[in-house]
Amino acid sequence: MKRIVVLISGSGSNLQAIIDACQQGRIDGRLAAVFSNQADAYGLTRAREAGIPAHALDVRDFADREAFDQALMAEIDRYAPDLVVLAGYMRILSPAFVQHWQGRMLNIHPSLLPRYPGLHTHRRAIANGDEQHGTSVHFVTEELDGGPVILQARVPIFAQDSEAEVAARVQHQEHAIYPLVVSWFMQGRLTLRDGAAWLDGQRLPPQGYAGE
Ligand code: NHR
Ligand code: GAR
Repeated sequence: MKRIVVLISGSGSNLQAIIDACQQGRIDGRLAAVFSNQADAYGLTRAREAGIPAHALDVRDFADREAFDQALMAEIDRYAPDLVVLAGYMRILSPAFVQHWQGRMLNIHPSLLPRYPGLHTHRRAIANGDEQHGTSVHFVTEELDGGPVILQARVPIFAQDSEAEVAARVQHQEHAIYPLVVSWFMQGRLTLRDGAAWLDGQRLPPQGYAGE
């Protein structure tokens, strides 16, 4: 069975969705390990409760970003994963790390990319008066949140919405689409080639925001 390693920084609700999908046979693969850059991330508890090895690396133990990423890369390599999944991982990854896993690393980003790369996406979408928002699963490349998009889910933003309400609506969609995309990868249906994402041998078109 193919192996998956998940990187988290926080609650790990997307990790939980992937754990559930593996247990229910919706993903043909096995979670080999979970890593966090935060020792108190609740996602580590979720992993341990599911019997998955769970590790935290503390950035303060390393001289710089490169040293941290080198150590993380070596730890992950011990599990020889077929796929690395970023699920709310909040640290930018150095070029060497990204190159090592190019074509074998996915991220879920809480916006309709290419809108709102980076942080505080819900707040920015509300502040701009957007009526549509959402989430994107993409291959990770060196360009932050700039790798080819595989699948997006759209949600409305209503007039009186708080940031928390929008975040909850987006996360509900994330828990549906992230396990689905991971299952495609496990089935060998999804590849990164010529700077694009391909599904079943077809190049996926660029996706994005569909206006107000
Ligand atoms: N690394 C690369 N090279 N490329 C991507 O596309 C990446 C990545 C690392 C993480 C997730 C991303 C997101 O979905 C991700 C994509 C963290 C930051 C950030 O600014 C930005 C984007 C993402 C994750 N992090 C700060 C940093 O200095 C720290 C912020 C904090 O700790 O709160 O690393 O949004
Ligand atoms: C998710 O909504 C994910 O899209 C976002 O953080 C949340 C993590 O939730 N990711 C980023 O903002 C990456 N910078 P979770 O820990 O409950 O899965």
